[in-house]
Amino acid sequence: MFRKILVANRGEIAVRIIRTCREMGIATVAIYSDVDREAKHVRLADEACAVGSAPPAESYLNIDRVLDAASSARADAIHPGYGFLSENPEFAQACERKGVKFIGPPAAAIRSMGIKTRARELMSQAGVPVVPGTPEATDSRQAAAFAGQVGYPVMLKASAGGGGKGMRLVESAAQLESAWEQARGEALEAFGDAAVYVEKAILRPHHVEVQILADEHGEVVHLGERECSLQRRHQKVLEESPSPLVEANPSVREQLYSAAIAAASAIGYANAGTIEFLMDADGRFYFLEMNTRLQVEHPVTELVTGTDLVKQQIRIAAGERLGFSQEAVRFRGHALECRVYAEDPRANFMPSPGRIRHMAMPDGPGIRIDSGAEEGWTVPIHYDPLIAKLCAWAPTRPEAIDRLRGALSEATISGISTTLGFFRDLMEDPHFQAGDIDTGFLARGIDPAASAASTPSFEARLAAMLAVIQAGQGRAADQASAALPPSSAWKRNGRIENIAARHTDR
Ligand code: MV4
Repeated sequence: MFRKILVANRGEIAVRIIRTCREMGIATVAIYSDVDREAKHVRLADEACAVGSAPPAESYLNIDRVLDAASSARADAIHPGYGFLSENPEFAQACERKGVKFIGPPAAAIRSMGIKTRARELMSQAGVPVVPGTPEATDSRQAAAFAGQVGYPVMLKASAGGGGKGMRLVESAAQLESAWEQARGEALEAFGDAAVYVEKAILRPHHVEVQILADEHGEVVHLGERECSLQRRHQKVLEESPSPLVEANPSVREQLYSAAIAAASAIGYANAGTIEFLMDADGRFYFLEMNTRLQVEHPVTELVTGTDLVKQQIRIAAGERLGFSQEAVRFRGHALECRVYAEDPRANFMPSPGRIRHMAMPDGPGIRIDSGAEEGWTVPIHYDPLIAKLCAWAPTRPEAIDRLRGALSEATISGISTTLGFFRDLMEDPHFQAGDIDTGFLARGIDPAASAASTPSFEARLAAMLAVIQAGQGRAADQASAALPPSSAWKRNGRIENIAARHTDR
């Protein structure tokens, strides 16, 4: 087993990884940029090493500096977390050359899944269903010919990378020519490669992904699926396990798992990985991409399987065998995760960096918080503004939603805007409650009645503010509380604090 691991990341995921290392008796080295010198992950690690200035290219993305930090600290392995260098095959290879173990898959597996047309080809050969499409269209005439065959609407996608960049929905032959040029331009901009291919469009798809673990001896198991359809601008917002859609189509469940295991086996995968699928309302599913890293939403899988995925990653990287069979993986209850971002829901979810004046996160049965932020800390503008992941587990989905609702009403973050209020509204949406959420849900908007139910009236908010002005914060909370409609005490206190904090911050 490793003696010392360098955590090549920041924020909540660095904290998450350090905690598991501590449990395993492995020493940790944090790295940090100038603006992260006083961050929580730096404080929790056994050692810390400065790697440069705030821009990611100067610090967390800088291969030479990260490797220098690993050598000088004599770390024997590097955990890359997610984002930054986690899916960079050159980095994985550079680690190998330096004799530092990269806690992740072989560089070749990262590389082959990074090129989307190559990934589709490999998966198709392995018998994994892929969306009908072209290998790679050379010109718009070829694309039009294909679209004519499978029928509109079609999707144009960048060959070099995923995440929705360079993606264009084309609804008719008349739109193809201009969409083709736009998609190529966007692909070139985002990936330095204008290559584009065509797929049949799946309408109102769900994003369902399967977590797998593979050891370096050829053993592969799955840990069930996650539903990640709730997204905004290709950013996941809320994830859950199991998927309500898969629950509703029990006959596809085993096929989905078999496809994920076949995908991993076909490319000689090792370590933790995720196979993403598009699933239509009838439960037909198609390979989308493979993520060759630990994912942000891994906690929901940990909650329903009782597995520590980071621990498994470390064990696998150390050459150990999985040591358990598929049958030994047990699934219990339901888990949801809210990604709490420093963003302003009232300003089109613009980033809202700044100093956190007050932060109180919920706890209690079935609640899990992963956060790299804390009271007094300044959320930097240079990185992903995720400040906390708020998860709830319960025996059933409705009970997990009830727990989450309670936890959300307890949560208070002031000084910056966050998406907490958005999640409070979401919990009241009847479609969400029914598990009826495809990838277009947020674009269509939360039910306005849900937002009305979770937000105090204008008069109540005004009364709260006036009370704050007149009486100072302590007594004001009581006065304002009396002005609010009768609701649960949790909700009332949470909101009053928010109103008061927002007001006094200005
Ligand atoms: C699609 C699709 C419909 N049909 N492909 C968006 C991100 C990229 N990774 C793939 N994406 C999509 N590909 C076909 N053939 C719809 C989407 C899509 C989507 C997928 C997953 C999660 C959210 C999404 C939001 C909009 C569109």
